[in-house]
Amino acid sequence: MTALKKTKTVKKSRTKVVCLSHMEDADGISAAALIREAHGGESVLVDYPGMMTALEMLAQDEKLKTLFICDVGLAKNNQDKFVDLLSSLRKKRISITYIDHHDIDPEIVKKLEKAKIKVIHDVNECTTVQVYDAYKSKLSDHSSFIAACAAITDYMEDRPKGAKLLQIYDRQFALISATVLTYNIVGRQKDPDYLLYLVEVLSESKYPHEIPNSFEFAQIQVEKLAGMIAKVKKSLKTMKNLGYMEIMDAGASGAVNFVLGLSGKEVGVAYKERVDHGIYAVSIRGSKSCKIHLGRLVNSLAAEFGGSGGGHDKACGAVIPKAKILAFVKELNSRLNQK
Ligand SMILES: [Mn+2]
Repeated sequence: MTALKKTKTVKKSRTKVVCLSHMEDADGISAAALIREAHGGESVLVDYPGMMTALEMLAQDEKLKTLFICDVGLAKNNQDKFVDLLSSLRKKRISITYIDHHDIDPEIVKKLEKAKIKVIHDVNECTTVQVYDAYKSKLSDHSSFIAACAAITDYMEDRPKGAKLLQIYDRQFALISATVLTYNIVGRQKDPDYLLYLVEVLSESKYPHEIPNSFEFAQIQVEKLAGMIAKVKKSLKTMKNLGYMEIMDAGASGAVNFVLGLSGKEVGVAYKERVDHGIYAVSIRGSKSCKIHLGRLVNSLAAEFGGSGGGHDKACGAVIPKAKILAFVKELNSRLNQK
């Protein structure tokens, strides 16, 4: 009787390792794969609209022991909540590591470090390369290839660490592998189980071409993109400083480079409605000659319109309330003017 009582009152022990990572590109998926290979545990994949909700749910998990957060940038409207939530987890002695490369407010880094959250942050290398660098003693040789592929898809294979990893491999072999992986991720956004399967196979040292039907699936995506070029040519609109277009039947991030290129402007904007959220998911790209840090501009601007956003100097994204999308694009156009 006493023994039974004792087992019932035993304190619940924390054992779970979780990596929360970005689901929308090869850098986020690959970072989750390398964390899984080095530390085990499970992966939770998120997009920007769903990121804080997923974090709140994780915070309630009484088994959570170690948390990695990878490749999700912070914005003005969620950074304080992010700090508060993680600080409260630290009080429960949960170990937290945040690894990222998106533009971040230095004050937020200070607050995270003060709460004893490990921050690995370099805007000059993609997330997976930083994960590789931090945990290479626990990783296979193959993981350097996965990191090189992630660097390619984030346009960061020319950075010091990314370039060194790419050098190990044949460039064309890495390019085709990164591209096929990317198309399998972008085309499977509505299939979270498939994305988790990708994390698993990549963590088991498989090449993208070894994943069944990966090349065939990529071919279908390429065909869709060829159709997208025709659609963008037909429906693209321009303002003085940017080209923009609403996307109906594909992802905004797949169309935005065509909007940028075909508009001949320095900035391209593509947006797609998220019917379930009452918002637009917005993708923004700048040309090589664009001198403005778009991630920082969009971070402030999105907050002014009741949304959130941010990212890199020439590639960023935002979430904007449905009714305010055109006002947002117009204001972005005029802010580009001022600089
Ligand atoms: Mn990234």
